[in-house]
Amino acid sequence: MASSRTEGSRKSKAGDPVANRQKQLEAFTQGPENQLTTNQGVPLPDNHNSLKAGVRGPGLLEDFILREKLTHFDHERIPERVVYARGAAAHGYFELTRPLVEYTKADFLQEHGSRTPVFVRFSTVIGARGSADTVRDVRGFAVKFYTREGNYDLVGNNMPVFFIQDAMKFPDLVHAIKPEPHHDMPQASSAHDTFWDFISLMPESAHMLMWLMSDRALPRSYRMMEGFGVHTFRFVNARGASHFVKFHWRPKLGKHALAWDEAQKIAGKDPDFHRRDLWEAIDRGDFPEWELGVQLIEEERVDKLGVDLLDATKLVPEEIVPITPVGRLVLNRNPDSYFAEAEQVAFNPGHIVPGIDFSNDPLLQGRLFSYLDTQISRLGGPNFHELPINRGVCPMHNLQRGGMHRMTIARGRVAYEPNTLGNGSEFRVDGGEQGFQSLEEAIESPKIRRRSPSFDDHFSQATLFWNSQSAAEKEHIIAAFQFELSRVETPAIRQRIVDNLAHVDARLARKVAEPLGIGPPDARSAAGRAGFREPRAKPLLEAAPSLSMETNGTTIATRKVAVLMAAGVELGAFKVIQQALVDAGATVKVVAAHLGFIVSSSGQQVPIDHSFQTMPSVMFDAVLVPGGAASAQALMKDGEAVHFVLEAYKHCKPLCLIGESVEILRSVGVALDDAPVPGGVIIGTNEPTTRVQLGQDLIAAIARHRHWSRAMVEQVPA
Ligand code: HDD
Repeated sequence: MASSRTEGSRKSKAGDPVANRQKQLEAFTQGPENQLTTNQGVPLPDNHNSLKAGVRGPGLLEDFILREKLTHFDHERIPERVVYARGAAAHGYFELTRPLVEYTKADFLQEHGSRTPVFVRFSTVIGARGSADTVRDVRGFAVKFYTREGNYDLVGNNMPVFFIQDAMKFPDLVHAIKPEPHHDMPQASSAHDTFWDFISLMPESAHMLMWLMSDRALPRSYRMMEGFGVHTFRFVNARGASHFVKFHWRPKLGKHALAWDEAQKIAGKDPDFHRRDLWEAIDRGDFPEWELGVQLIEEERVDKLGVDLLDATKLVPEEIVPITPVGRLVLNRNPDSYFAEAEQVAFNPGHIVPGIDFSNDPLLQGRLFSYLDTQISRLGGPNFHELPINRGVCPMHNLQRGGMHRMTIARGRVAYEPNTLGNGSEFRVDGGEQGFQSLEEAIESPKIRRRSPSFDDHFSQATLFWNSQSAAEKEHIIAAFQFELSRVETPAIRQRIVDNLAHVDARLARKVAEPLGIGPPDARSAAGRAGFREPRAKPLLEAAPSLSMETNGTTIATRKVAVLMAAGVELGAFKVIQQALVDAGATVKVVAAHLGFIVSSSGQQVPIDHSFQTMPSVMFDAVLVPGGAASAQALMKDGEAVHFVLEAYKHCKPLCLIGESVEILRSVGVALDDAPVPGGVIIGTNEPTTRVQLGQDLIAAIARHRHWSRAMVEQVPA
C-alpha cells in the first residue's frame, strides 16, 4: 500500500492527472492470484475441508482458517444507502473547454484542455440495492472531481428541481415514498398511498411531480439522460467577486426515454438494464460523454429574474438565462470492484474547493450536514476518506487521529495546534488569505423558523413544464398520474391530488380524474388546505422548449437494432441496411427462434446472436424484418416473433418491414396500404435500387428515437 504522504503530490501537475489517478488506485488493486493465503498471508493447505477430529468427526475450534473465512463472509455486507441505494459507476475525466477564470478561481476550471479525473455514480432513489433499474423514479447523477485542490462533488439528479424546499422535510418525504413501514411494500415504486398522501398535502412538490410523472423518470439509458446540480451555487473569482451558478450535464447521445409498459417489462426481463448498458458501452469503447454547461447569474440580476434562486423547486429556464458550455465529461473505465468503488464511494455536496461556494438554499444547507453523517454509519467510522476511491489526488494532512479503520500512520507526538514540538519551531494556523475562504456575506436577520414568502409560488413552474410538453408527452404524463393514483387505495388522497392538479392545468386534472372513480377536480377545495398558496397569475414564459424531450433527430450511435429472420430469408436488402446501421454506430443483432445458424434463400448461413426467449423486443431500439416468403411465413406462425414485432410497434419503435414480412403488422389490422404509413414504420421491398434509401429512412427514424404519436397503438395487442 502506498503511503498517503507520498501519494498524488502536486508534482502530478507535470504528468497526466488522469493516468496518475489510475496509478494511485492501482497501488491498492490486486489481480487474480493462483495461490490462496489467510488474511495474515499464511498459505492455505486446502480450501475444501475444515479441520475435524477424524474424517467423520466434529469440527475443531482451533480451525483458524475456517473461522477467518466464515467471519469475513458473515460481515461482507454494509448498510445500503438510505436513498439512492442501487447504482452503477464508472471512472473518467472532465476536460475544460472554456476556462472560467473571470468567474471562479477553482483550479480545475482555469486552464483550457486541462483534464481532471472523475468517478461518477448513477442511481435510482427509492429502490433497495437489489431492485430493478427501469422503475419510475428520479435518477442520481453524482460526480466526484479529483482536483489538485481537493475533491469536488457535484451530487445532482436527472431532474433540475426537487420535491421540497427545506431539508426539514427530507426524512418525511423519504419515509412517505419508501416501502410502507408496516409490510415493507411496494418495492421501488411511488405508486402507493403514503407517498401520494404526503405529496397531496405538500403543494410545493407540484413542479417536481410533473417531472416524475413525465418520461424523464424512464430514461432509456444512463448515457442518454441530462444531469443537474439542482441548487444554485456560487462561483468566486480570485478577486473575491461572486456569481450565482447552476450546473447542467447534457448527454452527447441525446436525451431519450422508454415507454412505460416497456420499462415495466424490462424490470422483469433484465433488472440490470441500465447498469448493463453502461458497463457494456464502456467495455466496447463507446465512451459515454456529457457536456457541462453553466448558467451564470450576476448578483445584481437576482431580483429581476422572477425566480427565487434559493428555492430548489424552481428552475431558471435556459430561454431566460442561456447555458454556457464549459467542458466535457467522458466515462472510459469500468470499476475493477463494484464494492470497493461504487459501493464505498462517498459523495457529499459539502465537498467543495476554493472558487466554489454554497448558496443559502435551505435544502442545500441541510444536505451539508446529512452526507458526512450518513457515511459514518454506512462506512463504519470517520476514516472513509482514506478508502482508495475517496482519496484525493493532492496531499491531505491534519491533526485528526484515530477512529475505526484508520490507515494513515501519522508520525510524531503532536496532534494539536498551535505547537512547537512538531517540526521544532512554532506552528500556528492563523486566519488569513490562504486556503478555502467562505464568501463573506453580511447577514443581519432575526433568527426565524419560517419559509420565505418568495417560495410561495408552487404552481407556475409546474404549469410552465406542462405547457412545454408535446402532445404525446402530455398523454404520457396523464397516463402516469392515472396509473399511480389507480394504485392509491384511499379515494380522498386521489381527490386531493386532482384538486391540486387543477392549479397546474384544468384539462390535465380532468383527464387524470376520469378513470379514478372520484369527483371532478375542485380547485377551490385545494385552495382551502393548509400550505396552499395562490398561484402566480402567469408563468415566466408561455413555454420553454428546452423542457421537452421530443427530438427531430440525434445520432443513432450505440442504438440496438434487432433483425428477425427464419429459414429462407432474403439477405439482399438486409446486408445493405445492416452496413448502413453499423456505419452510423448502431449495433445490429440477429434474433431468431433458436441459436445457431439460419440458411438464407440463397443458401448462405447467417449466424444468430440471440433467441426470442432471451432477447425480447424491449431490449432493442428498433426492429428490421427482412423479406423472403418462407422466412416471413415461419415468423408469422411463431407467436414469439409476432409478439416481438407488435410489442415494438406498441412501444413506438422504428420498424423496417421488407417484402412479405409486412404481413405481420397487417395481420392485426394496422393500416399500411393507405397513406400515411404510421410514424416510424418503413415499408420496402428487396428491390436493389431502394435498399440504400431504406437504410437512410431507418436511420432517420431511429434518430428520432420513438414515434410517440404513432397511430393505433392502443389497439395493437402486445
Ligand atoms: Fe441526497 C444520497 C442527490 C437532497 C440526503 N443524494 C444522494 C445521492 C444523490 C443525491 C445523487 C447518491 C450519491 C451516491 O451515488 O452515492 N439529494 C440529491 C439531490 C437532492 C438531494 C439532487 C436535492 C436537490 N439528500 C437531499 C436532502 C438530504 C439528502 C435534502 C438530507 C437532508 N442524499 C442524502 C443522504 C444520502 C443521499 C441520506 C444517502 C446515501 C448518501 O447520502 O451517501 O445523505
